[in-house]
Amino acid sequence: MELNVPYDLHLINLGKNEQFAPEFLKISPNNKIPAIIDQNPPSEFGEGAHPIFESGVILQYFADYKKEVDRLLEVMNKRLGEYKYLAGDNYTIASYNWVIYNDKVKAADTPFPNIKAWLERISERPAVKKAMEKATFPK
Ligand SMILES: N[C@@H](CCC(=O)N[C@@H](CS)C(=O)NCC(=O)O)C(=O)O
Repeated sequence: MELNVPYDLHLINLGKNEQFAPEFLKISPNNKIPAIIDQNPPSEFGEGAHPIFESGVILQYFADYKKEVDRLLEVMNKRLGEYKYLAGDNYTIASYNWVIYNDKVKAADTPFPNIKAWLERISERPAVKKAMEKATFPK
């Protein structure tokens, strides 16, 4: 998907009336496709997975998601223009779990130069280099 979020695809065979299956009706009570389940929704939707049906609503949900991601990236980019790493000039766990995104973000034509420079800074660290040489990642 263009938003680069992971997803599983489940086909609903209308010819076999799978849209009326009780399990599917829990997701789409109107017995129509498309429908989605956000496994990790924003906290305003409460705990656990969040099902959404109606194509217009699904599209708006994704648009809101993209707006929020862009806003957060703006915040990160500004911060990383002021400091070398997320939590300041020292490398801390705040920056650790971004390592896995390095290649994707570096390869992308990101409009956030400070984020790109920060990821490059992280991947040049000897311990990160060593770990990345050993690692294999799913494509
Ligand atoms: N208003 C719905 C319409 C969706 C719709 O009509 N889906 C059809 C397939 S294109 C469907 O699931 N039909 C099954 C049924 O009505 O039993 C939307 O925009 O999501």
